[in-house]
Amino acid sequence: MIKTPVCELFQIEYPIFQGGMAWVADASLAAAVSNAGGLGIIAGMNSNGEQLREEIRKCRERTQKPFGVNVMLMSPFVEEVARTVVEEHVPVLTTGAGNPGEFMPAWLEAGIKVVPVVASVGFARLAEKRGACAVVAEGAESGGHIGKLHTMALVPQICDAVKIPVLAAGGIGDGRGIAAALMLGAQGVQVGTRFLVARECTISPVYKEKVRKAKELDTIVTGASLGDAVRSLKTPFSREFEKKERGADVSKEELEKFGAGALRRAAREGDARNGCFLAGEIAGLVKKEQTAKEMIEEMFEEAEKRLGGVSQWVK
Ligand code: TUI
Repeated sequence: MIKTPVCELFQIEYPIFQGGMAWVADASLAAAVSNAGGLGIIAGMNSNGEQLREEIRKCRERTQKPFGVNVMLMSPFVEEVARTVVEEHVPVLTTGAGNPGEFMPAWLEAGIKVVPVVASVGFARLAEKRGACAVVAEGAESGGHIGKLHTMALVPQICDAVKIPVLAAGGIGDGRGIAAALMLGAQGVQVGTRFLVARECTISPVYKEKVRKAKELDTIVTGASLGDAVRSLKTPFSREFEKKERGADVSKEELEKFGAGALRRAAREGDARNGCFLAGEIAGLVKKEQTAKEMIEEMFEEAEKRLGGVSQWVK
């Protein structure tokens, strides 16, 4: 059994968070992960306050276990989302793509456990100072909005810089990844891409098939020139975005207009032509649809075996 202080902190059986993936992480997936003993997380990115309230209530109908909400700080609805999570007594929040500083006092006052997702040492330190109870150190192998450092270099540096527990994210999709994260000093992991193909994940079958068929070189990073690097699967949309981005005469506004709605088109409509299918580099390893419970049990069983196995090489 793999138990770390993170299990007690968040009242979970396995030290694993499910990434709060925009347009993907709804009540169905979050409840399934929480029921399986991890921490399921509802994406706050694609909802206004009332839509999120409905999703939180749906999740509560499906699980008695703790779950979280991800507050995407670039969301146009961030203010109302930040209020709704307090009104609905959500036990855990993760934040992404920015600095949650202005919201921290109200969340902490409400007794919410806040876990910022960070991509640098400086930001991890700041999060700890502002009252975060843990951080997710997210390397650039991840899908979606990414920072510059990769998991192998980022996680140990953040572990050295803060006293609060660190969960590693980015490039983790099986037991080997979990074992490696623990060796880097993390007390848990956050997994996104593998849960895209969970049976309880409600995204379009087109998206699931694209992930299952992806090979190791099938992701691409676009948007870096806008200061907003995003990793997704190579598709006609992402290649066109890349081409436009390279062109000197394209404005930031034009590119933003081109990208608007693409996440929804991928996840909800399965629009293979105009959708943006976010996925991490580990997609090449994700081959089978399973329930969230099967995934979690398989990953931790494998991590345990790996951790036991390497000790035979230590003399
Ligand atoms: O947030 C994510 N991943 C995401 S959000 C998203 S939705 C979206 N993304 C881009 C365009 C349109 C919609 C898809 N994927 N991950 C967490 C994360 N946060 N990764 C990196 C960061 C981060 C980056 C900079 C956190 C803080 C930060 O700087 C804070 C500051 O202000 O210094």
